[in-house]
Amino acid sequence: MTRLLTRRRILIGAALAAPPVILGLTGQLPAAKRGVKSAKRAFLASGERFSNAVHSRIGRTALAREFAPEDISPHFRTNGATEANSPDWLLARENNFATWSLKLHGLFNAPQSFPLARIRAMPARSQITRHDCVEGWSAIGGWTGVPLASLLNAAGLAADARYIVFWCADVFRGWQYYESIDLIDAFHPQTILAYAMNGAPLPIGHGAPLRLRVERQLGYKHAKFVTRIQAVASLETLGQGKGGFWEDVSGYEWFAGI
Ligand SMILES: Nc1nc2c(c(=O)[nH]1)N[C@H]1C(S)=C(S)[C@@H](COP(=O)(O)O)O[C@H]1N2
Ligand SMILES: [Mo]
Repeated sequence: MTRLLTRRRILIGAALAAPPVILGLTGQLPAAKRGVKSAKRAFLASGERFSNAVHSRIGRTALAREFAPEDISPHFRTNGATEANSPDWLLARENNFATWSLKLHGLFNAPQSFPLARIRAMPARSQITRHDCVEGWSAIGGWTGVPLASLLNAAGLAADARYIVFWCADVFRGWQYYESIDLIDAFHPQTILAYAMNGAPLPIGHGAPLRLRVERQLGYKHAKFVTRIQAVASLETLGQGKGGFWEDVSGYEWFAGI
């Protein structure tokens, strides 16, 4: 194993040191380089295979495990804020969120608001997944919602956007709840804004009318009561600068990958 790792380290070092023009995102050698000796070509190819292997080891894009309907927990507890308290949210709740809309702002080419009805009419994804809270409990639930990628694409994410921030309608323990993720999680196929849980409209306690499901991350990243989504280049100027409520208040890790 040590030998293998060492060889891999050497390869990764060589791959990182190679000029980007050779490694190119498409894996295509530029015309001027096509004449390189076959040995060099073989070396580059092995580097590419290796870097793919690294990616699948890191596995950021791999799917979280999905479960069968019979696995759904009979009781999925609520945690943190079990209702929101912003004036807009309180008002919208009175008419069952019929007037609710989700605002996309910040680094988008076409910032816009998405009425809930429009979100519900977009192609949906359903998934049965396990939620893991750092406080030491887990539960399996079924979620239906719009892939976050669909919303980001509809509003045209600007080239300099690096993080997606979710602003929530609850002030919890005196602080505005918010969370943020990077673009790998944002475009992950299981990252959805859910409006239904276990086949019924999303209950208030679980974040109605819209909550994030970001299945490769721990529970606190799954922002409930999402009211606006901001695309940013940096997290430093938001909240206390750590990218999320628990990160700011309790020093939780910003990257809570599972
Ligand atoms: N807006 C908001 N989102 C939140 C929280 C919160 O307090 N407010 N708590 C987080 C935590 S710690 C967990 S474990 C999950 C709980 O989701 P649930 O209430 O659906 O179980 O929501 C997360 N998202
Ligand atoms: Mo949690």
